[in-house]
Amino acid sequence: MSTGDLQFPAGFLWGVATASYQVEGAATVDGRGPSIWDAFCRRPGAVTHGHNGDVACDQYHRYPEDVELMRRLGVGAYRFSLAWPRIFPAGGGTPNPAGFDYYKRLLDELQRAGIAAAVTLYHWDLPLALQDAGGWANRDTALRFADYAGHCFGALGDRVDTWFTLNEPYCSAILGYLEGVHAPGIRDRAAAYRAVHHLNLGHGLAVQAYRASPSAAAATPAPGSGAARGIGPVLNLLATRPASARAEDADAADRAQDLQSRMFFDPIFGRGYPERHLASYPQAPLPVEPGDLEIIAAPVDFLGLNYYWEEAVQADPESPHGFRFAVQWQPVTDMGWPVVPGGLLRQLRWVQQRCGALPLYVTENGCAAADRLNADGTRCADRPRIDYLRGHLAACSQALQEGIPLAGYFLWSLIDNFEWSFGYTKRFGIVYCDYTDLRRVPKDSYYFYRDVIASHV
Ligand code: IFM
Repeated sequence: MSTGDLQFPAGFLWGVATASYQVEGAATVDGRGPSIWDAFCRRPGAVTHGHNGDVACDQYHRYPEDVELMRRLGVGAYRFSLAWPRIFPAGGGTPNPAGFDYYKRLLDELQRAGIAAAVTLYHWDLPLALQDAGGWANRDTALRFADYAGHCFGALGDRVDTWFTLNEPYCSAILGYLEGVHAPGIRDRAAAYRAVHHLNLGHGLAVQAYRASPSAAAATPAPGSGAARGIGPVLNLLATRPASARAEDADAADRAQDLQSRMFFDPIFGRGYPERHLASYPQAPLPVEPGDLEIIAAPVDFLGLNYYWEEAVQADPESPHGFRFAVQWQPVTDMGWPVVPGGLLRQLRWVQQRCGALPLYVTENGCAAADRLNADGTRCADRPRIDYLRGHLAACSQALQEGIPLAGYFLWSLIDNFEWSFGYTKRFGIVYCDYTDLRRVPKDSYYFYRDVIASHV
């Protein structure tokens, strides 16, 4: 398994990523309150096989084993998220000390292993009590989020250098409130667009709270980890390319990005909302109040990008939006997503053209595969994942050679976990999780990634 043609500079940050609801389990332990995903999983038909995150990988109790797996992997950082309902079981009020205690234990274990923490404040597990008051469609949730964030900076800021505000706010707003396939399972465009704006506002308010937080500013990066100090969002921009060289396809590929990319990227980077998109939906106005756009555009220290695939877009006057996604010939992952490593390079260029020297992280990249253990349960040969990773790491290497300020790469995911509406049926891990006994078995891709890291640190 040669890793020889990949070139990465010293100090490049290698990491793995997970999220609280997907790995922690311990859903009712130590005072954790219910989240919107606990409720959504119990809705008949919402999640494959009725799976839920009650146990997940039980990282809440097994974190020492997971940290040891990361130490042996050689990563410089672990990207994980805090469960808001562990810290504020009812969304606000007085923090639950046991919630912070868990994260302190995890952070201390990481520090002992020489692994920096890259902490996401919100990866979709909203306290259910806040949903009862309207969730992200209610402006108050943005204010609650900023309050929660401020408490996190205060309690954990001495142990955390790298903060991410929201993970993929597009999914929270559009999958959750427009398509109804994620919690809270609502199908209402007006509510979805209110959620878009309040998520953006929550991001900006959290950045402001971070700047006002002395303990966050005092954090000391783990020696040699390469982790940056600061705060930024994690976006899953829609990667598109024109399906042909025709000018109308180029225009379609650009317009296709309005909802998923520009409704988030543009306001965060001071460009306001995409008017041509909003003009198409007068029935779903954004509840922008005076001063909101300035808050949302509070300067960030870096941008996290989650990349999995790219769409080829064709102009189509017959479709309501004037475009459609073309059929692609590439092999697909177990999610049905086409494998297009070049799309990652194109996306990094797109972002650099707009953000200049702002440091970028690939905060998620990886693939689901129908992995199986061998007969004696000691090995998982996941060649397709190794091929996927090689291609995407080569795209990162190329981006660096072009001068794109890519500071790190977090592989999704450390371990197989709860894949939202697909439950446990999709495996993204480089470590196999046997859900019958929660045994961890490193897959071949784990050793591949270990060798990539070892040859570039
Ligand atoms: O598992 C998810 C993660 O929670 C957010 N980004 C995409 C991953 C794969 O679908």
